[in-house]
Amino acid sequence: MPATRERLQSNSAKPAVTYSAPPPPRSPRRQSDNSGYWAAFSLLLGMLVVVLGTVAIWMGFSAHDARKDANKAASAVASGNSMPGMDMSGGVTGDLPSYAGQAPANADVLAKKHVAMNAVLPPAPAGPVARVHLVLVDKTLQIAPGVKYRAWAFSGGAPAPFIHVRQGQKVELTLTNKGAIPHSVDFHAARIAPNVAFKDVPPGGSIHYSFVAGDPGAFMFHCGTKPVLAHIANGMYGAIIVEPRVPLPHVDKNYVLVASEWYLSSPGFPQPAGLDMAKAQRQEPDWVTWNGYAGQYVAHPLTADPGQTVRFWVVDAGPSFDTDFHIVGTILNRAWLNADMTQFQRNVQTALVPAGGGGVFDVKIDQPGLYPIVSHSFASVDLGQVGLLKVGDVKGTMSH
Ligand SMILES: [Cu+2]
Repeated sequence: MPATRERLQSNSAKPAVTYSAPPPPRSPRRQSDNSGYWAAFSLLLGMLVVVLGTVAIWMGFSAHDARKDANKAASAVASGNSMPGMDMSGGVTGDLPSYAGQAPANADVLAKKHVAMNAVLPPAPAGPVARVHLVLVDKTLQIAPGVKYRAWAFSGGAPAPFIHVRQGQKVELTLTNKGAIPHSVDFHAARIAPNVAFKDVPPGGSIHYSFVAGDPGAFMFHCGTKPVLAHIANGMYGAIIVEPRVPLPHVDKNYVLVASEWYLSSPGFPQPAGLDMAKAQRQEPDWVTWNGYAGQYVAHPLTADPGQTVRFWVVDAGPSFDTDFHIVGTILNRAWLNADMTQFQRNVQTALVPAGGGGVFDVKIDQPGLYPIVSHSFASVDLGQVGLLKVGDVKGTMSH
């Protein structure tokens, strides 16, 4: 520092400036020997360029390796399994074609004509036993206005018709496979050895197992046959609602919403689309839906009267996206996060429902209006995961 001090002292003509705004600590050498400073600076700059260059090259190779790994996995899936009706186009590099938002010219008319899936929670059976018979089929579904998809689904569609049981009931489950390849069913509400209960059922075969629905909540069930990504993406999922033994606070309406994504091998019109496995692996869906059909509750809103409390039982079937559950224009009065029915949070703006998980949400809306039900991860809204709760006798519609 002696050189600096000397300089400051010698610069006595402007002491006020010198002392009122002291410079940051500097090396004496910088002050006394500018050429040395520039040499050091140049050296450092040179080193930085070399380091950044190395990192850039390494990142390039890493990205390349990651792509190669993903493509290898896709190829392995494609070669190891026979998947009728699927585009198992693993190994595709570069951009994959997106059919997001593509629909026939008369999509608005078709959206109005579509019969929306009834989102009302069905009653639970009485007595100690709930008998459930699930049938698996290959069938073509509508997943957006005019957009057809060759699904593997539980009979009744994707999602499967909602199952509602009471905590403590014994679920006697029979699964019949009428599809072309092996399938199975994995109940998240069950505590059971999966290697026994969730095993593959060959075409034409059946399996029976039972479990006590001991844990209340909103649970997913799905086909668990490998590759599970393909079986869920193709439509093999549903929701089972297990009502708590201790009654929940009274509500006026109960709705069930299942979130899922669709990955299309073609636009889906005029010919139905199949699964694009590479898009599923990259999580690049063409459509994201509530109860299997894009925007169906925009054209056909769910309803409530002003002042009523509405309960949403929400399950996210994925296969890969989470849902950030949010109702525009209001706040969730009660939120049983992760469908942990032992406790709820109050006054939550947005609640996470993870892929493969559930949540239960109560909302009381006093003011008449149209309240969009969305995943606040808004890319999903753009792809169709939006519906409306129509409170009161309100005209018109809105998209959000
Ligand atoms: Cu399956």
